[in-house]
Amino acid sequence: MTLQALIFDVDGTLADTERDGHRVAFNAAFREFGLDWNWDVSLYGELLAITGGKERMRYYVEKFNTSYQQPADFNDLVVALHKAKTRHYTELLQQGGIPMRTGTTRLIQEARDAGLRLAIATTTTPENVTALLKYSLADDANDWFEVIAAGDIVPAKKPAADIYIWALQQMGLSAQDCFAFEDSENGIKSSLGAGIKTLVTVNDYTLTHDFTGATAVVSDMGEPDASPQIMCGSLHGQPCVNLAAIRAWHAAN
Ligand code: XBP
Ligand code: MG
Repeated sequence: MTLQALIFDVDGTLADTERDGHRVAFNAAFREFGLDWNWDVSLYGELLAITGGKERMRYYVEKFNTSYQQPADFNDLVVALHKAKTRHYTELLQQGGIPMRTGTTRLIQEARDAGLRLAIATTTTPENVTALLKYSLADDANDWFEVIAAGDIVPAKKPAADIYIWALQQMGLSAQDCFAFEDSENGIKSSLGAGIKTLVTVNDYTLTHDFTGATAVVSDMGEPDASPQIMCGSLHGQPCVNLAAIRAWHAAN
């Protein structure tokens, strides 16, 4: 079957948004609400076990801040905190705070030139995706993606397969028509759960994750003159993650 679409995760895959983006924005929201919560780099790594910002704050209070007395309207507080966090995060992106990861801009351009369809499948909010695409990729990059599957559009977030299944339905494609890109164990569980072949580009937070079932695991997408490190699989003779490598992975049994 012919490859028709590429589906990208956002956080950790398109850009290293977690440590210096989402984490910083969460802490700014906590300060704004007079909370003494502080998520340092290492604690945040543990909190990443749970996807979704609202879910992550509830997990933090249940597992790491058990002495915190939850107010009666705790759920409303979480929603308000998350709204503030989204504002801080998108402001940070607007200031040019987070660059695209190596090779991602080149690969997206290559896919567009070849007429491949593009989609996003992420647990983060649509506003955050739009801001990253606009400020870190290109002014009109939002329009390059025919489907942006994001946030609360499905109730069960990654590692559930729902967000990928939703994206496939919106595009009217089957899993076999697509190829996905992820950076984390929760992410690849989700894409593989939907039956989509997946390449993993790791980052500092996900280096030790279990990527069983990945088509290949590499350090980053690389560039023609800067090959990525290969942890698992092969680049099929290509210097970096390009369309030729992706077509070869997609066609392989
Ligand atoms: C990304 C996430 C998100 C962000 C925060 O996972 O886990 O929860 O950290 O997002 P993935 P919000 O890359 O697998 O999609 O605060 O906007 O919910
Ligand atoms: Mg991710």
